[in-house]
Amino acid sequence: MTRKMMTGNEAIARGAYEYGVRLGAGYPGTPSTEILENFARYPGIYAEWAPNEKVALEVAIGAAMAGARALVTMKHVGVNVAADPLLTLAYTGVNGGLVLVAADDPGMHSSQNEQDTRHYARLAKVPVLEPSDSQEAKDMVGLALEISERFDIPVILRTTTRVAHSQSFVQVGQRQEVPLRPYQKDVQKWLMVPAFGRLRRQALEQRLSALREYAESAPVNKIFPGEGKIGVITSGISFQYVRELLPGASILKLGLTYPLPEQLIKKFAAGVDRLLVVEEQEPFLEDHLKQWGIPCAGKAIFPAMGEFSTALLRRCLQQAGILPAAAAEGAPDLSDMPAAPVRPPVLCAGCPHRGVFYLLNKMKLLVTGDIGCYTLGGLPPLSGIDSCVCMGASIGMAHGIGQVAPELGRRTVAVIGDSTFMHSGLTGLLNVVYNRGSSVVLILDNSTTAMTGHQDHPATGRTLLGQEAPAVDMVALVRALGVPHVVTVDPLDLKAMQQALEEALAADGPAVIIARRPCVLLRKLPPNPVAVDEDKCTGCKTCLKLSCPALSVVDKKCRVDSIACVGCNLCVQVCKFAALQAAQRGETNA
Ligand SMILES: Cc1ncc(C[n+]2csc(CCOP(=O)(O)OP(=O)(O)O)c2C)c(N)n1
Repeated sequence: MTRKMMTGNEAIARGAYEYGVRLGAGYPGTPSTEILENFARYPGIYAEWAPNEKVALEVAIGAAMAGARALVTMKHVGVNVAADPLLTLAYTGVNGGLVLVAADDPGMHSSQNEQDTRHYARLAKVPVLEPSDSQEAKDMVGLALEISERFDIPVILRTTTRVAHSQSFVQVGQRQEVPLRPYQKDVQKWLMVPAFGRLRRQALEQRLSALREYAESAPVNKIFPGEGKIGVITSGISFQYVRELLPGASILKLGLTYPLPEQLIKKFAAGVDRLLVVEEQEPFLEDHLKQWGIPCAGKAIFPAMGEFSTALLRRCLQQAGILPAAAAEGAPDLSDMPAAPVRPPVLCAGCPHRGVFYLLNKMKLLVTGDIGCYTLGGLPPLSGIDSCVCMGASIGMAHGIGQVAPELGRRTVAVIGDSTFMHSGLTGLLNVVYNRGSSVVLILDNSTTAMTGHQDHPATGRTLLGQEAPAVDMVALVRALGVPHVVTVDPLDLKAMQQALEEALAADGPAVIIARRPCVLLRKLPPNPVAVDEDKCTGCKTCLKLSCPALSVVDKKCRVDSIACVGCNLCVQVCKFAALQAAQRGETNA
């Protein structure tokens, strides 16, 4: 055994490898993405990116049904997408163990909402484990697989951003080869028609009550005895903060947070004078305790939204009079530290799709957007997108607008990335065709899933394991869905782009424009900066409307940062005074 520093995500991948997982499937999403990327590097396993989380889970269910240990990874909002198979999987159960890693993002570092996956565990009636560091993250993969096989149920491993991305030491061991469990035809277990479903519904209650009993002595539900005055019930990363802030407290650290060990909790509560529940996000543990009539304080002291930290919890404990205000004296005074400069998120310099948002704004269109780098096109000064709800929503929303307000619909465009189109755009577009809508859909195809770090998808021509794959022909695919008007445009050509938009908006029936240019970060381009003719530059700042980080106006003259500029020439096209000149090295614009 050797010790290695690992992030929680690396440790989960290592755990999956060591505990004999044969198949890993997922869809990228922060903070879960690196789990599958790391798992894919191990020998003797199979890993894949699926087009969305529902498909990923379905693939893992197939593997588990065939008797293999399987892992499926996603971010919290991905659980919504996978919820449909998940809730029935709880009925069928598994054969080989199945672990669903759901990475929650308290504080929304890079997500469209906050969600506490423990509620899904309760809804689906499946167990949930919560690690508080990398070692636990690895160990809990093994435990989750064991529980899954022993109780015939999928297990959720819930991490949060802080656990997923921070590093701590992990004991690294060997891979255990776990033989396939034999598959036996059993339609009552696997064929969820109502008659069999009802039987499995009852079986699920029995499995849950066995799990409740197991929870009472589960090794991951641990008491750390203290002085007995203050008792804390906690889980996940909050455990680390509590240990640091309240060294004298008795702590019940819950690693298995659904189903909960009622007797253990009651016994622990009876042994302390004052009971606190410290949990990030929702009052999940607290609600259970209150339901059992156990007096405790949780969300009355600690917030139910945002991410916790030692500093935040210290303040809460001081305000509640649990820590003396003087405790702050021991902490370094950081009040005179300069604040980190505010850097609003922007599209990369040279992003070939930036000009599209400039145009959408200029043309005063209503733009339903989607999730990806291109969501940034909604921020000023581009201001080219009006909405963003969830992956795939842009197309359905544009259709809805068109159905109730046809005039507005004719000025509406749905914007979606290529990965998102594969994830859940296809069904939205099919719906437009089927229901005789006439929405205009603009697919910004940058040949990758850029926002989450350049993962492949069914249209990129490569798999997660680095093999070549058939790249879906997007034009043929869109035509096959029944869209009559399909054109492909180079988004760096603003005139052509504007013409394509006008034609699509004027067309009868649904129209799709595929704006195709690979992400600038996929090709290491030699810097090929635009030049400024200062005599012609009037300092009008029109070029700044592109929100390109390579451009600024200093002393009333445009300045181009020659390191950042890759010569996409969008600014050359918007300059009315011909003050910006494309550097003539053809390949950058090819
Ligand atoms: C259900 C769900 N799964 C995963 C994510 C994480 N995520 C945000 S954007 C995105 C895809 C972006 O790729 P693409 O549509 O190609 O746009 P790009 O970033 O390349 O512009 C993903 C996977 C999410 N927000 N929601």
